[in-house]
Amino acid sequence: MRCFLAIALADETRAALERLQADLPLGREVPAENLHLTLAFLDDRSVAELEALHDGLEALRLPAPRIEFAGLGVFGGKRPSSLHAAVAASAELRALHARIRGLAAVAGFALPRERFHPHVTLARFSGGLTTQDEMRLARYLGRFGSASVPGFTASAVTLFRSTLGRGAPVYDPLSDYPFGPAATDGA
Ligand code: 2AM
Repeated sequence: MRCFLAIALADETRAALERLQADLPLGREVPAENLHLTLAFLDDRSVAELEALHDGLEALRLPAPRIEFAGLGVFGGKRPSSLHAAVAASAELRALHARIRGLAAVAGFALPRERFHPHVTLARFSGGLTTQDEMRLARYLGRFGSASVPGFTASAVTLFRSTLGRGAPVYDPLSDYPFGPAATDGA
């Protein structure tokens, strides 16, 4: 099955991101219930592979990371393909990402090497943007690009199944892997 590991958002965070989506004058919004912070896209995996990964994730118990936001951004360079809320790539989050990659390798599937840019995708721009859309996007970013979004302390890593269909994908949480207590400041 097609799946990914992510951090579910706090309600207050989701509400703030929904407000930012409501002001966006272009693109295809990600439905509010689908907003999440991806840690690793696992692609199509067999039940045996997911069970092997499950064992590693159950033992994880890393300190709960703080999720802090760092403004809005666009992927795709000159051909913008999506708008996202950037998440600060803290040492804790990077360590978590690296640990998950390691667990996947132990479970028998190496994840592709790619830079980790933690983010929450807010909208997609399939089919490219017209010049007018580009101007709308620039105006939107000028106005909201530095908007503050409330951070939160993550409680768990969640394994989601992603089912593709005609509309937005359907994401079903399959299991939660709770973090341990949050790291104390200065620790
Ligand atoms: P995105 O939001 O930046 O597109 C489920 O599709 C999640 O996995 C999404 O958050 C998506 O990130 C992420 N993802 C990463 N690589 C992907 C890929 N090759 N195909 C689909 N989703 C991917």
